[in-house]
Amino acid sequence: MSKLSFNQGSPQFIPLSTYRAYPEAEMETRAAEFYEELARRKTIREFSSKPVSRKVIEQCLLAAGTAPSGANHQPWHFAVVSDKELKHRIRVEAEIEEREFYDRRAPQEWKDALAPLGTDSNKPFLEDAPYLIAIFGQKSTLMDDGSAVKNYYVPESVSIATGFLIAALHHAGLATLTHTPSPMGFLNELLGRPDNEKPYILLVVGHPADDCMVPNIRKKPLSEIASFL
Ligand code: IYR
Repeated sequence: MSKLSFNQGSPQFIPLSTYRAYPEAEMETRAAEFYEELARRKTIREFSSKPVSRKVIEQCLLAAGTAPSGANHQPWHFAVVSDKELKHRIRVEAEIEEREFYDRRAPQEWKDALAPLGTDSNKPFLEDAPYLIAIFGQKSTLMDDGSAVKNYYVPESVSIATGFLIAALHHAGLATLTHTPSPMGFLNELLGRPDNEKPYILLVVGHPADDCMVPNIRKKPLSEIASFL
């Protein structure tokens, strides 16, 4: 039996009461409208410092927390940073890694792949944006008695929750950047996260700068991303 309290509801099975069925035509409209909503999302790199209500962030984190996960262990932690000094320290550490990446570590092929995005080691958005959300995956869940319960499919679970979070923030009228300074071990130290947690993504969240520009890139058409067998 699971040691995790949230996995021991009683009774063990309850009727599915939250599912909604729609007539076929309505399903098609809903699917098309949801696609259009998500297709408007663009990753941005120029953020405004305009403040964002904490309530909105909290609600979007709740949406992320509804994601499916291995054995429902929910092996994620979202460290939400708005403190100016902490954002500054994150920028300093991230730029150290990024300079190493762009000036030394990155093979030419990787730099060529990034050229259309116009990225470099300068990361002002880490201080400009009102929120940074550091997303950690938990290899195990630490119990109050100090014991650890193993988690499963952690990268998959964290990635799904991150997708939900990005979609929720976009839906709420915010923009994001999925930033991955590598390695990001410095986040554990700066944000006081334990060793059983691994940072996956540093999500930059806020409003776009007034004159925000984005790369002119496209998504693949359906025929290139799917096959029907
Ligand atoms: N982490 C670096 C490099 C980078 C890598 C990929 I793959 C991207 O899609 C974008 C950037 C950076 O953040 O600049």
